Amino acid sequence: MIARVGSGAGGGDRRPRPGLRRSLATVALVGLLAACGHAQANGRSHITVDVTIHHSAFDPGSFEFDAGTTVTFVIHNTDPIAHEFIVGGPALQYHIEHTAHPKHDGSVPGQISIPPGTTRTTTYTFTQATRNDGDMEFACHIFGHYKYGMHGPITVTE
Ligand SMILES: [Cu+2]
Repeated sequence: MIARVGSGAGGGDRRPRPGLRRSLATVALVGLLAACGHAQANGRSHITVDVTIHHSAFDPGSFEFDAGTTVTFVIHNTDPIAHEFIVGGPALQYHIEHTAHPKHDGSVPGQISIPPGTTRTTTYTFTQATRNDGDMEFACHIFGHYKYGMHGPITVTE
């Protein structure tokens, strides 16, 4: 688009042309906006969100992300007991809830143990495959915590 405007300007004529200059600026601005829109349409972004655990409850209690978004969760555990933050679909949540599992050391994306009074981070990319994995949740599976209500939905949109 910029090339087409340039070729129509008449080659060697270097005199200032206010009108042309304005139109080039407009083209550049439109191009910039289009680039931003394109990036958003692809959902390729990396965002950071804060999660607070207080009295064995997550705040916020639910999330919604575009497919393709990488999210770094910064989880603040204000309680005097340990908690977990586990991101995944029904199969993963069921597995962790119903098996004895070790502390989550952060080596698996979206799975982290948070000792009392500490802050831990974990990063997870929500993809189209994630979307197809069933109802996504974030949850704590320390014994009794899930039943107590330590879980919330994650909606992954296209
Ligand atoms: Cu917990």
